Formats: sequence, C-alpha cells, structure tokens
Amino acid sequence: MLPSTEALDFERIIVTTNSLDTQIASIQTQCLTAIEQAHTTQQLESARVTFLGRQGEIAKLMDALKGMSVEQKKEFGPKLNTLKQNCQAAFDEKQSGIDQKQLLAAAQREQNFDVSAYIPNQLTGTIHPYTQIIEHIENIFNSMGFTITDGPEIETDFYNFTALNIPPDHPARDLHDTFWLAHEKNLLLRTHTSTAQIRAMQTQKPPIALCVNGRVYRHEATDATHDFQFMQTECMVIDKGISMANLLAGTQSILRALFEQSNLEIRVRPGYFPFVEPGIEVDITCPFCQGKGCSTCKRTGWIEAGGAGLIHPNVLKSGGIDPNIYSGWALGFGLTRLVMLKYGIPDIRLLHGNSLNFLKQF
Ligand code: FA5
Repeated sequence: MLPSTEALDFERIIVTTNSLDTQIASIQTQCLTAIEQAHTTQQLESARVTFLGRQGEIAKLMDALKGMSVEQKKEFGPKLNTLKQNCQAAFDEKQSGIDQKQLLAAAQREQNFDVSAYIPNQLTGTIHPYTQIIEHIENIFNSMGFTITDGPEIETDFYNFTALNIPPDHPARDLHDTFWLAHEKNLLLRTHTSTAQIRAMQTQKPPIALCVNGRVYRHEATDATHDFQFMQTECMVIDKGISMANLLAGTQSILRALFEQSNLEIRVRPGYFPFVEPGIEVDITCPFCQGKGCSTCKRTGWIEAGGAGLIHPNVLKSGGIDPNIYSGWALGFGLTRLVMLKYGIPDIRLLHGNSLNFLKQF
C-alpha cells in the first residue's frame, strides 16, 4: 500500500500481479501522472515522498531485488535504475517549473505594489555624526597608506605620561586633568590618543604610519565647547629622514581631504607639547568663510585644528626606536571640535546626549 497523501488526488497503486515488469511500468505511470498533476510545491513534495522517498514505492521495489537470484538481479537491476532516473528527471523538471512560476508571481505582486498605501510612522535610525566622520577619516588615511589602529581607554601612567616625556611632577601633567582609577596601580582614563604612539612603536618596526580615532577623558568643567569626555584623532609617521617639511605637507593634505577643500591653507604657531620637539599649533583657514572672517572663526579667518610636531627623541627611545636612525611626526586634533565645525553643532553636550530630536537630523 502506498502512504496516503493529503494534497494529491491520484489513484493508489494496487499491485495485483507478480510480474515485476508490470509493477515497474505501473509505478512509472502512476509516478509520472502524480508529478504532472502536481501544481504546488506541497503536491509535488507529496508525490516525491510517495514514489522517490526513502520508503517510497521505488525503494520498495529496489528492496525486493535483494531476495532475487543473480540472473534476476541482472535483468531487473537496470530496469529499476531506469525507472528511478525517469521519475527523478520528471520531478526535477516539474520542480524548476514551479520555482519559476513562483518567482514570476512574486515579481507580479511587487509590480502591483501600491506606493500610496498608508503605513504608520516608522522610527528609523540614523548614523551618529561621530561614526560618519570617523568613516570619512579612515577612508582618507587608508588611501594614504596609514594603518587604522586603536588602544585601551583605561591606560597606565607609563603610556599616557611617562613614556611621552611627561615624567612624574612634570608641570604638563596639570594641563591634563586626569581621572585616576587607582593611583597606586597608576591606572587612569586616557587623557589623549597620543598613548597609541608608544604602543605602536613597541609592536611595529618603522616605517610606521598610523591613525587612531578614540574617546579620551579629562576632569574638566563642562561648557558649550568642553566636555569631560570627547574624541581625538592621532596620526603618526616614523621613518628615516622624516622632517618638518613632511609634517607640514602631511598635515595640509589630511586637513584638505577632511574638509573637502583643495584650497584650504594651514598656519602654524609654536606650541609646547613635551612629546614633540619642535612642537606646533596648527590653524586652518576657516572652512565657513574661506578666511574672510565670520562668527565661527571670531572674525580672525583662522580656526585652531590641533597640535603637532616632530616626535621627541626621548619618546622614540621609550618606544624602543633609535632616534639616531629614525625620526617621525605626530599630529593630534580634537575630533569632537571637527564634527561640531563640519555639522555646525553649537553645543558639545548635544553630541554626547541622547536627544532623538537632535540625532535624527543626521
Ligand atoms: C593633545 O591632547 C595632544 N596629545 C595633541 C598632540 C598630538 C600634539 C601629537 C602634538 C603631537 P591638546 O590638549 O591641545 O593636545 O588637545 C588636542 C585637542 O583636543 C584640542 O585642540 C581640542 O580640539 C581638543 N580638546 C581638548 N580639551 C577638550 C575638551 N575638554 N572638550 C573637547 N575637546 C577638547
């Protein structure tokens, strides 16, 4: 007896003859009819299980072979194989026809899509301005051959200060109002991304060109342009023969790409950072008024972009690099300020808050 099928209405095969030839012919007819009459995936699957399944009619005939003589096996083996192949081929053909029809029906349904139909308001997310600008920065640095890297936000005194030529009791420590986590263990929240410098020197061999975008923390009073947490971008290049000319050219190219202004000029002023010598403060022509003077640049035509300089020999030594062979430059700027400038965001606290009204504008 054949297993019953819910979806398919075809006659059951009642084997009344002992002739295997008749049985083979009968099953082939029944199977091909069932496949032909199937119009849905379920009906076709039902026919497959009935005839081609592991316990289907063809498998049962195959089982019967086992008890036969060698001569009978030679006669019926190939016949049963042909039966199986014919039924399988018919099944495959029908299957691809049904798939095709279903695809066409789906395409038809899409063509009938009603663009004016009412849908309730959906709350869709937006990409945070930080993420947008970081992706932009990473693309720029990647295209210039820099490696994008990162470092821990919980740092040791060594990486944040001592190795950067800021030993204990150095007055420059006062400029970085530090969140200490455990004084006795020298653990702190990093106050700048320059920490990445030493970590890179310890793990890579020159030439090194890297960029780090990351969150930093300072124990500062909060106002419209200062927060106790903000983002910085650090880039560093170390190789033989690196000079101030490389620093200025590199800085200008990076800032031009960042602000997407090919005529953007940079201006440098002497600046003091213990980990560079000489150190400079970098200004850019105001991207809003192209240097003519506006409220953003306080009518000066210039905006401060960040600090930079040639890496101090002591810092190279702390990182295990011989300053007699190699030199390098480093540039660090306030990524948060850059985001504020680029998107015209008036208050830094908006960037770190959770106001959906603010965030959904981006
Ligand atoms: C530094 O942090 C140096 N590590 C930069 C550097 C790197 C110099 C490599 C030389 C070579 P500074 O403390 O000036 O420098 O901070 C860099 C930038 O961070 C500032 O220009 C400013 O844009 C931003 N910044 C500083 N304090 C805050 C704050 N409280 N809120 C938001 N942004 C800040």
